[in-house]
Amino acid sequence: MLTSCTTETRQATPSAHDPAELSAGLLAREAWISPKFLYDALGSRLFEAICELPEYYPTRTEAAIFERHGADIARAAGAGVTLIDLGAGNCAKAAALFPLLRPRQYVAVDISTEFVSDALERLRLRHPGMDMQACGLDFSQRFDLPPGVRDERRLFFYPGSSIGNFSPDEAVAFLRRLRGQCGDDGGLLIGIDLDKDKAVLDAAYDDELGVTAAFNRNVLRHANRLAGADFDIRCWRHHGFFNPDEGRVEMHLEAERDQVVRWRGGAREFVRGERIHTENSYKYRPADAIDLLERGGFEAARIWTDPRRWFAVIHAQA
Ligand code: AVJ
Repeated sequence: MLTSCTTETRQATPSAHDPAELSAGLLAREAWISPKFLYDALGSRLFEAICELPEYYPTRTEAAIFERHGADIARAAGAGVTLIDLGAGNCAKAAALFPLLRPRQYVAVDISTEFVSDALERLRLRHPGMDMQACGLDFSQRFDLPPGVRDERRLFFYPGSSIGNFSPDEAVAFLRRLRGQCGDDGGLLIGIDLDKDKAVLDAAYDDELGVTAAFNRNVLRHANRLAGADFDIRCWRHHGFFNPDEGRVEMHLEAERDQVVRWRGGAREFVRGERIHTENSYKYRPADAIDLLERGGFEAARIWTDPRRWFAVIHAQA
């Protein structure tokens, strides 16, 4: 596994993405690309743009919950923790909690190594005294935190409902790995998107402006660069919709004509209308979210939500 951390002495590697995994998905009978490949440097920026869209409610709704209940949440989570931010991206969500949580140490983990390292460098300027480090790794796999990460009172911070990218069973396995890394004095502060009206979800994942479409199609640019593929991006169409039977939003890319795509490690024919599955985003009912955390080995202590009950922030103890 690729692990790289920004310290004074060690340089970050450009990416924690594995081209072999990309290749395997493209060769599967029903082609898929893991959503982690959405986050190259441009993809991370496009995701930031998604968060600004009127249709994309999760970021705003979660921020409003932290805004309204921040003091309460910080009291539950405790001050002086080792704050480990999973999928830190631009680090903005964690930084907003610094005044309340006053972490002893901040560790920003993201698969998009370059993006998170740049974000952390900027954050250092604003908090010169704080112990921080960036870490480029794929935490969806088994992972080891670098030796510099304190092991007392670890608080994993996993906002934005990224847990929705895992199937419920994968989510439980992932949570158990976190539980194993946080000791008995640790915890988890997590954002989970809740089940809601299909029309709201459809709009959130297929916005009017086409930013989500660009975000999804950008995965092919990333594949072209990472695996030397020759996807013609113009002939792939975005789909993003809620699948109520599966309780999840799905993103796909649909071939608009027959074509052969080649890359290092393989080639494949796609017929017109054939799709590549690029993301699932599971939505939970509050009770099921708590159940998930408990199956993952945590004790779900408290849940905060917004007046429309669209999103939940949960603090769980080890
Ligand atoms: C970052 C995984 C939480 O599922 O809502 C946004 C990614 N995909 N629009 C989500 C995403 C399409 C996002 N997560």
